[in-house]
Amino acid sequence: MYVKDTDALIVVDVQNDFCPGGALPVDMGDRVVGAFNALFRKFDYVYCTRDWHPWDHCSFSDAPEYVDGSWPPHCLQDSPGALFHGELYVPLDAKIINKGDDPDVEAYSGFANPELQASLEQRGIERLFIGGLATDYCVKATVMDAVELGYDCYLLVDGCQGITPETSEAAIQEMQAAGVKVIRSSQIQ
Ligand code: VGL
Ligand code: ZN
Repeated sequence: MYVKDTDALIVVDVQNDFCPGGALPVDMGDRVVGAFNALFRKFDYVYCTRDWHPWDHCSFSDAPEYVDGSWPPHCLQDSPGALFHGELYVPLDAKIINKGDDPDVEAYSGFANPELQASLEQRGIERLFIGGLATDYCVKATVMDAVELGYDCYLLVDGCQGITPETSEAAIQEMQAAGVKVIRSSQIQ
């Protein structure tokens, strides 16, 4: 399929802390980097979200249980762990969307930051191609919000990785049931 000028690429949280060696690593999280690097030049509009937590964020725990939404401290604002993966060639004109910066509010979805929707509207974007980390949390939350807002959504399967295989598979099914089309990045020209 061909990219149109009413399409946007949304890269969710491809940050060091979600990659191998990071504070909250997603198994093979860095695998998505190549898919995005190949896609960037095809899109006029690119958004990169980043988890951007203060040190006292409400999701942080010394004894994180993961499944209940408690996590080890991760993606601290301005820390190396919050940087985009070093090999992700973020376009200079990509819009960076921070989220999770309120200490009292968890924010998995990129739409938690109203700047994302405002910019998509201003540009007249209709279709969204979404991937990133993690499939079962922030990617899913972003995709579900996008569907709710009426965007035509495409999940890039080879452009996302999840925290567990079971929850990732369930997340993909949930997204598909909501009307999301699942595609591979190689289908995009
Ligand atoms: C995420 C857990 C905590 C994500 C962010 O990006 O999927 N997961 N914070
Ligand atoms: Zn987080």
